[in-house]
Amino acid sequence: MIWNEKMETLSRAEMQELQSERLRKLVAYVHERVPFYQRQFAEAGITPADIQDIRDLTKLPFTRKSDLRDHYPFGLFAVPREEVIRVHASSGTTGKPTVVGYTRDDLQVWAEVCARCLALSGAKPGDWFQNAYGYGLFTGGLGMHYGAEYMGVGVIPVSGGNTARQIMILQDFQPDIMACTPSYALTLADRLLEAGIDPSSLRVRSFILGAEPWTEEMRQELEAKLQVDAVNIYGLSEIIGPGVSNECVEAKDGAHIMEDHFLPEVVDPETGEPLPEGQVGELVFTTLTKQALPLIRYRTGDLASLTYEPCSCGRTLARMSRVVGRVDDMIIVRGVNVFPSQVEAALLTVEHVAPHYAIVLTREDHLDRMEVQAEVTPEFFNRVGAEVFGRHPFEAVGEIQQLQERVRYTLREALGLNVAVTLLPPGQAPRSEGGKLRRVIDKRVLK
Ligand code: DLL
Repeated sequence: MIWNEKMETLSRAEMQELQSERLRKLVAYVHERVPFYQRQFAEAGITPADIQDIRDLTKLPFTRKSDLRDHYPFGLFAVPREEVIRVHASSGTTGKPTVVGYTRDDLQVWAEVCARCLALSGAKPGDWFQNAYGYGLFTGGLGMHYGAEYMGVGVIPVSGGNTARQIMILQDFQPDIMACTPSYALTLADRLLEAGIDPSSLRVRSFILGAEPWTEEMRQELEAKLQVDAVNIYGLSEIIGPGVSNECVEAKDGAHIMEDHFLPEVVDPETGEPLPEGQVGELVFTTLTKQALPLIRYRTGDLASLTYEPCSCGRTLARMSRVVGRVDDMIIVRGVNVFPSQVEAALLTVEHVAPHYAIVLTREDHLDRMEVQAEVTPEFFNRVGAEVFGRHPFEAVGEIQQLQERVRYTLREALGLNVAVTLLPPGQAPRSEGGKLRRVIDKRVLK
């Protein structure tokens, strides 16, 4: 079902008209209420009158994560404290978190866009939803929770982690839809299969996966293991949380952006120049309707492309590709740009390699060294002999060396780079314990 038939099927001209009208209001709103934007506009030499429609968007300055950090915690809020009825925060890798706030109307918009995401993922009123995104300051849990309730879906607010309990609930409560990070879905799938539970004994039919990057190859792996549809949901706290975009279960061909609320652009990460449809660059969003924390041309740091082709599901909303990497987590190894998603996609094409891996970067004699540590599948491990990894019986060593060589070759072809490969026994690579998983371990010291 399409949750908001009207908004999700507007013609391009109607959408642009709506966006232009909302953009005009937004620019006047932030100019009146947020000193930071008053200064930014003055520096750019523009006034709200210069912004008449979305074609004027590029006249506006960008907003960056550092601007939020510089005004920590509430300096970019556009409403008085009393009107903020919820805050969330995303934990940065270093230092203080990014704090975001919501008015009552913002929470209504958030519930609306999350309801659309659930519908995109195949949910309908009357279904039950096991929500394994973390509840708390992270936006995943509560964002999806209110979207589901708004839709009339029964929520099981289990939050992240505690795999045994997740499985018990999947079996005993029989939800129709589940949401978690893709890395955690893999943890769950492996545990289910280890426990000998037949996924077809479960009612769950769709997994809504996001909050971290994942690949098409991972989708295939998860859909086969769990016998479900696995769909991609994207969002970020600064823009609203989950609910910025979501793939449709029908086509699974790019995530539909709720562009009546979040106006997307893709720009060259170096120059900031807008890039044409289909080209990968940095995603930028302007919040068209947010009250507490409106953001103009917010640089997400996520790399993806856009398409405006209507989808076979009937929606006309613009779609974004998967996030292929982040501006700041692109790994540069000996001058070659590598994204972890390329490593994942390549690894998953090799038979006997499990979708659990880590990338370790070190520097030796001023040279970068990249090591990919990949687990072998339990079947391979059991067949080749559990003690092989320690004791090296002759024949099995041959097979392991062959596999290692195959992985090395596949990665070289995919990345254009020689990397060291270490095969690990099952269970040795990092696992998601319920939330986002960090797979890149960068031990290089600068200089
Ligand atoms: O992760 C919001 C969210 C919750 C999205 C639940 C989806 C589901 P943050 O913690 O602020 O918010 O992290 C946002 O996570 O800029 C991306 O780099 C990454 N990210 C989120 N979804 C995806 C995805 C939530 N589907 C940051 N694919 C974003 C790739 C994603 N990366």
